[in-house]
Amino acid sequence: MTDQPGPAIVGNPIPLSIIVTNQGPFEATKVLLTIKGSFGLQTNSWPLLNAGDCRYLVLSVNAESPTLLTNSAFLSSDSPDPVPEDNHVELVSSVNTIYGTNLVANPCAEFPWPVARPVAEWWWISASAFSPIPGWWVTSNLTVNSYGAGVGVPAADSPGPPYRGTNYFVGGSFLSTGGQYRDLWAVAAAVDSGGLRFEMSAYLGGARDMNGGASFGVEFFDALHRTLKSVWLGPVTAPDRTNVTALLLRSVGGYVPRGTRHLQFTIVTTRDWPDSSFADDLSFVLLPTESPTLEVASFATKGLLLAWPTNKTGYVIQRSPSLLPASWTTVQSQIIVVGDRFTAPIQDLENYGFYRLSKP
Ligand SMILES: [Ca+2]
Repeated sequence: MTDQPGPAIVGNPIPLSIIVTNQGPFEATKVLLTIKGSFGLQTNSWPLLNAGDCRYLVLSVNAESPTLLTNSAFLSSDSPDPVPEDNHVELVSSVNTIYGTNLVANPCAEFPWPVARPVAEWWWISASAFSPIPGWWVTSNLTVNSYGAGVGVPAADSPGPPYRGTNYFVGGSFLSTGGQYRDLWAVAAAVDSGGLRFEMSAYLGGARDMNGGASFGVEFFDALHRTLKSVWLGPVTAPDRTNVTALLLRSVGGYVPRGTRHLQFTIVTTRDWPDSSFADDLSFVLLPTESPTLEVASFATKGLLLAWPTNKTGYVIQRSPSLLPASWTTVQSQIIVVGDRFTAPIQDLENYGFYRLSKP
């Protein structure tokens, strides 16, 4: 057994994937796997593993704060074992804060590991671990391939990510997809304050003059799984690439809609036979912003009602008649707390202008 920890995110199920392989030369009978740690005590047994057999096991745990999770896994068998040293492994996983962390699992297509796909004998929760691409639910043959694997695919020195690793995502069918969910309940208050930003980016591309295109998107869902917003990068077309086999950087940022509780990341590739489209180096990062978003509504017949969250204190309202050039002056207005909002009615509009919050 060996330890290959991946990133884990606060408030999201953390799968612990364990592959048990009998590396021979003998069959192993009455194999017992014991795991101690953050999962409590778990035992699993198999009556017989022939030489070369492997079994795959996934446990799932949740952590509500950044921490280190430690688990010890022990293997034993009734059969003689010429190499007993690899029958014990310490599994240490770092659970990261949700802010500033790339929330896309396996974002660079660098897994699966260089092992044969394990036999799924049984599982508990995280069936996605049996995806051909760890971390992703896939449809229609989305898979990974290596840079420089042949004609019609990116070479090691094709335009693309500066730190590209070995693999990229590639679709095997006319339309292939990969998806992931993330849970944002751990930061619901920050989401609902309206001040949570996101930055997302991806390298997307295709082959030669073929029109297959890859896209990377995020959907923001509320607690009832209703879509609040969708943001997509790509596709990068053949003219975008000047008919060169390449992956080009695309990026966008914005605000997380209030009420968001779940995210879904999606890769979509299309294939223009015989070549396909490619994606690599996907990123989605949440960033809390210091500055509140100023909300504007109409008030009375020709007034404005400005509002911002009450957890953002110490701001004054400023106004400028123009942005080019800007000339900000502080507006003297009554500020009233309504619910969880500071509100300021602006009734005496001399003329239209721009408003902002500023901290003196
Ligand atoms: Ca890669």
